[in-house]
Amino acid sequence: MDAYTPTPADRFTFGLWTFGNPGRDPFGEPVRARISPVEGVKRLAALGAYGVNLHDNDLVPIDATAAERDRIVAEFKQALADHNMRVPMATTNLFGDPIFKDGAFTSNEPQVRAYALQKTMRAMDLGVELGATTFVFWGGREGAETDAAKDAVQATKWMRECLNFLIGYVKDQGYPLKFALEAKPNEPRGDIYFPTTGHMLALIETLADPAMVGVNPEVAHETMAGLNFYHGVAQALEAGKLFHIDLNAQKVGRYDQDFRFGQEDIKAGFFLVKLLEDYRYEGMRHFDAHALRTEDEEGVWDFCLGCMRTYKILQEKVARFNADPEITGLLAEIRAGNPELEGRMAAYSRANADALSALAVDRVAVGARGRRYEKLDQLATEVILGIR
Ligand code: GCO
Ligand code: MN
Ligand code: MN
Repeated sequence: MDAYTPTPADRFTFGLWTFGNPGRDPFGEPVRARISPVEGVKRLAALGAYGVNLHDNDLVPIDATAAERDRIVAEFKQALADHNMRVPMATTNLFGDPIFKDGAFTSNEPQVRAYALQKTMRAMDLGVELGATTFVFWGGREGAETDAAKDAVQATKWMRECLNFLIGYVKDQGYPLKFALEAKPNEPRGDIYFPTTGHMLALIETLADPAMVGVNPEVAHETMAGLNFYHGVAQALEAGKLFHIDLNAQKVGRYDQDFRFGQEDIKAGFFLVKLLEDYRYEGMRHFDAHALRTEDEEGVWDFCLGCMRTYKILQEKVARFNADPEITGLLAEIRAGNPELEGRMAAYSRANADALSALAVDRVAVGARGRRYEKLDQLATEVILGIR
C-alpha cells in the first residue's frame, strides 16, 4: 500500500475485453488464455477497481441458449456481489460477427440493421439487469473501404434512425440509461463514419432526445488521427456531454494500439488528468486498453495496476501544479483578465458595440509583449518529471 494504491473511491473500471484480451492481432494467434469475467472481477476487486464494463458477448456467447444465458449471468452477478464490484457501463458487440462485415446500423441491408437493433435491445436488457446506467455505442464496422457501395448521406440517416429507435426503446422500458457515442477514425474499417468526437457532438444535436446522449472519447482514437485529445474532451466537457471516457495511450499515426494509460505521451496524460480533475468530471475513469502481446497473465495484472497507479500519480502531480506558488503566480499574471472590457464583450448591445469601436488598443505594444509560456511550460515539465 502506498499513496498510489487504487481504491473503489477512485472509480476505476475495466472492460471485460481489456483484461480478457488474449493477444491476438492480424498477424498472430492468441498468446495467452482469455481471463474469464468471473476471475477478472475477483482479481480487479483485489487491485482496488470499482467495477467492470462489458459488451453483451464478452459475457454471453452470441449463440447461447436462454438457459445458458441465465446461468452465465447468475454466476457473474454472484461474483459481482461477492467482490462488491459494479457494472456502470454496457455496450453491444456490433463488429465481431460476419453479419456486421459491412456495418450494423449503417448496413445497406435492412435485415442487418434490424438484427443490430434486436441485438442492441437485448444488450440493453442485460446491461440494465447488471446495473449499468451508461450505454456506449462504438460503431466499429460503420464505415467503408469504397464509397462506391454505400451512400454516406444515407448512412448518416440510418445511424440517426437506429439511435432514435433505441432512445424510444429505453424510454418505453423506463430504463435509466444514457448513451455515450464513441468515435474512431478507422480500423477495422478503412474509414469509419463520424470519425471524431466533434463529428459525434454534431450528430447528437440532430437526435430525438439530445439530452440523453453524450460522448465516450478515447485517447487512442483521437490521437490516431493526429488530434489533440485534451481539446476534444474539453469541448465535450464544456457542452455537458462527457458521459464516459476511454483511457489508454497511443502513438500518433499508428494502428489502434490501446496501450496502458500513460505508456505514451505522459505530458498529454498529465493535462488530461488535470482537465478531468480540475473540472470535477464525475463519471468513471474507464481503461480501454490491453496488455502487450509479450505478456502472460501476470503481465495482464501488471498492466491493470499500472493504468490505475499512473492515473493516481498524475492526480498528485496536478495537485502539485495547482499549489505551486511560482506557477500560480505566473498563471495569475497570464490570465489576469479585464472585467470592464470583458463585460463589454459578453453580449452584443448597441452600447457595447459603440464602446468597443471607440476603444484605443495599442496594437504594437500588446503584440510585442512576451507571454512567459516558455517559463510556465518548463515549470509544468519539472512538476511532471518529479523535481518540483
Ligand atoms: C477500440 C474501441 C473498442 C470500444 C469497445 C466499446 O479499441 O477500437 O475503443 O474497444 O471502446 O468496443 O464499444
Ligand atoms: Mn474504446
Ligand atoms: Mn481503441
